Amino acid sequence: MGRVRGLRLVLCLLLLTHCAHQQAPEKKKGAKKESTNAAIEELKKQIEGIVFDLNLLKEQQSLQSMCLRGTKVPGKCFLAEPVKKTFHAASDDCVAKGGSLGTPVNGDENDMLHAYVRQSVGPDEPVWLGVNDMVTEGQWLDQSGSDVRFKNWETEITTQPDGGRSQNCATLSTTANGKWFDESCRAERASVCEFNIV
Ligand SMILES: [Ca+2]
Repeated sequence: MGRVRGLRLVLCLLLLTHCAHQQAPEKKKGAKKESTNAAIEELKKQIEGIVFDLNLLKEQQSLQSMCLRGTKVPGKCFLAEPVKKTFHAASDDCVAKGGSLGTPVNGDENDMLHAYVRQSVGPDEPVWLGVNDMVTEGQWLDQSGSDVRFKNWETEITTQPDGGRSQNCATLSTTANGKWFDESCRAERASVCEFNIV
């Protein structure tokens, strides 16, 4: 009996040491796994950073190509879209390109836009402006919903805007020297997108 007990004890001890030996490499493995995970996380972060920078560069590059294809004025670039579309379609397309419908904010910009449209779209093609009075008749807003401070309505020959509730979108006329006319937003016109640059 005594021998059997002794043997059992030895067996138990052997088992224990065996288990202890087994656990040691497990722990090491665990530590190794943790450091590998940390390295992977670090790499993931770095890749995310690189992707972010890459997208930023792509945006800058596409902005630059818009500016190269179009024309630069202080603070923004204009890029003409000669394909005629409704106001909403033209506006959506500008937004999809990262810009908005061209909206001159002073006489100089209006002159530059006028000259650019004549040369890139044609000498007698009107273009949509990012200006409308859809919400409240007579209250002309830009694409960000702010009141338009600079306006350039044609008032010498006609009395623009004269379309009332049936004409809620503004165009810049190339034949009338860059003066503005209100038109039905459903009319199809060429357009110009503008992109802000720093
Ligand atoms: Ca109107």
